[in-house]
Amino acid sequence: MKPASPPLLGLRRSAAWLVSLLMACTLLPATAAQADNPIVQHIYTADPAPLVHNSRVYLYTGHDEDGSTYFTMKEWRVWSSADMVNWTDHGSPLNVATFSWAKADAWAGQVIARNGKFYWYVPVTAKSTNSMAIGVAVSDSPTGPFRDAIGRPLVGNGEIDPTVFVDDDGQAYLYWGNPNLWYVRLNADMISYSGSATKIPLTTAGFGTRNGNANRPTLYEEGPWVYKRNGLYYNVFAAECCSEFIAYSTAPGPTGPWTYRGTIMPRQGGSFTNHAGVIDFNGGSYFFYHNGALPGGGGFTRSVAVEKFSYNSNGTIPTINMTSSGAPQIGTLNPYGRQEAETIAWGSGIETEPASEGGMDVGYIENGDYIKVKGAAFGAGATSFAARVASAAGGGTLEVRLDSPTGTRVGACTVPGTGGWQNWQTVSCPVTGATGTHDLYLRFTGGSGYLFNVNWWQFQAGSGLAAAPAA
Ligand code: FUB
Repeated sequence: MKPASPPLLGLRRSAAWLVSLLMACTLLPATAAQADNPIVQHIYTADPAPLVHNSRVYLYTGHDEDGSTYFTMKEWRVWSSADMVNWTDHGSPLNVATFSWAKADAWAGQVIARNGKFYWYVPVTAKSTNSMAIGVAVSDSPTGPFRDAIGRPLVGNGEIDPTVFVDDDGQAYLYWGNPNLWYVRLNADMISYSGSATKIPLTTAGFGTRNGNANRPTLYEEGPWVYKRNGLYYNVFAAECCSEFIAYSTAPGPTGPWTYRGTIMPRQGGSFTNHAGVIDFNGGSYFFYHNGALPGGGGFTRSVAVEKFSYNSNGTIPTINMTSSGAPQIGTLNPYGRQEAETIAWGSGIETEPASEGGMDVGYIENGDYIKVKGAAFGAGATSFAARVASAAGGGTLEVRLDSPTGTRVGACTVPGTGGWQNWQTVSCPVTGATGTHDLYLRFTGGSGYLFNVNWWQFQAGSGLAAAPAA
């Protein structure tokens, strides 16, 4: 969050709506961030959309610009994890400019895998109408790059927040809307549809009762997330702006009739919006949401977080509260495999950027910054540590510590100047005392200004200081 960007101007929602949400925002102070929630600390993220693919969770988010005073969002971001605590930053493979017909507002979307491809449905403001439309991007990889699949809006009626669900019979449905709730049947190609958009009846039986707003009698506000589990169809949505809480309805079929089932996540967390994504992964159930919990966080500077939960035996969803601890780690992380520096449980002071060698690197490192990697299983013990580093300055020291940023120092690699921030060189240093499973802290020290960048790291076991791994 070091480089600050000026906010975009332009209000898409009513002034009354904004006044009420800003008042709500001031009533919900941001809490100090601790532990491992929110998931990402180096940028503000919003509108989580998780996807399980090949034993990893891919998490698609929006990006709230630093210092934003509106939903100033220019790009979407991708993260992934195999253990729900260490998340790899895959950068931004999709932004507003990907859609030549769009002008602004990279708001809440969702990615679905089908036909060996990944389809990303997003709302953006269209140039021609100056109102919201739903675009669809496609990629061969869950991390992109994504391209505009059709070169025009898929649907466009001024409403937002697409969610896509593919039923067991292969029929896909696109749902979206604020203030209404719409669906359309997608064709198998996932980039066209049959029939016309249908309005889902927003009845109080289906979506709860909102008091004091004759124009919006139900709790449904925005952000639908539709899925099926054990034969029951769920619609999890943001309710009753502002502030929003997360509620849900269920139905016996993909088009209803919906029955309101109550609150999942109460109003919490210092953001007047909330936005949910729900998955089952590795035998557990996970609820993603956003809040304003990071320093500087709030209604326009949000952060995505996650909680693990269990469905009740009748399929209902329990109340889920925001925590600063988040989901427990699944298994451990292997420090003897090459790990990307941008795989992080908690980062302090660092930024990420595209690396010339591919993927991302950790950069803008200053004295005292650190990265926490949770639950590294060292086993009988590591003997050396190697890291891929670059520095256009004088470099510094990469300290290897256990259990806290000031915990036992088990190694320290000297990082030299390499003649450029993307001139990569592998450094290594001996390690003693790293046995068993620990949270690993890579702490960066040196003089003033930016010190060096890190692309990846890897421990080695065995006698003596092993040769640095090949680049
Ligand atoms: O992030 C912009 C908008 O805020 C989303 O589209 C809504 O769901 C709300 O989270």
